[in-house]
Parts: sequence; structure tokens; C-alpha cells
Amino acid sequence: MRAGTRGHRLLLMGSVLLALVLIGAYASVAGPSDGGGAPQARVEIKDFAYQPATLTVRTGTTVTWINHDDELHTVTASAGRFASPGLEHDETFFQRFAEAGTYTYFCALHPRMTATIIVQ
Ligand SMILES: [Cu+2]
Repeated sequence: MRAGTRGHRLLLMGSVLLALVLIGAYASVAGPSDGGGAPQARVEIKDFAYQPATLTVRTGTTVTWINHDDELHTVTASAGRFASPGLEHDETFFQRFAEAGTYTYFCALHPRMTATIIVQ
């Protein structure tokens, strides 16, 4: 085994550990508190941004977006898998993610607003 290979393996292990920590952090925020219910998560739309910009959830999670801005925003998948209508202030949109994958989305009215849902 060459020295470079070990370095790569350590880097890979470090990345996996970091991913697990991040998943744990998100799960503690997004996890259901009612026990046994379908997993839920939430994205806030505020100041022309999706928060969090990257959300990691388990397969089967229903994600709800709520628009806190006075401006209209949408939740529009880059790959066309889902698209909300224009959401007014305090309006919500939800989408269930049954399949693992990385889903990027944006606001159709302000295309610089982008974010990602990672389902695993
Ligand atoms: Cu917008």
C-alpha cells in the first residue's frame, strides 16, 4: 500500500464522520417528536433565502416550506420533480421525499435563490 492511499482513507473516514455528525445535528432539529409519526422537516423562506440552504432528511420525510417574506417565492425543483405555486406571506408548501437522492431547487421568481434537499 502506498503512503498516499492511507491518506486518502483517513480523509474518507473523516468525511464520513463529518457527514454523520451533520446528519445527527439535522435529525435533532428535524426529527419527529410524536414518536412513530411520519418524519417531518421544515425550511423557512426568509430574506430571499431558504433556511437551511442544505437540509438532510431520511427517506420518506415530508418537507414543509413556509414563506416569511412579504415577497412571493416558489419552491421549484431543478429537475422538475416538484413545483409550488407562488407562496404569499405565511403560505406553506409541502413535498414528501420517498426516494433517496439530492434534490436542488430554486425560486422561479428569484432564480438566485437556490437550496438543496439531501434524502438518504
Ligand atoms: Cu423568490
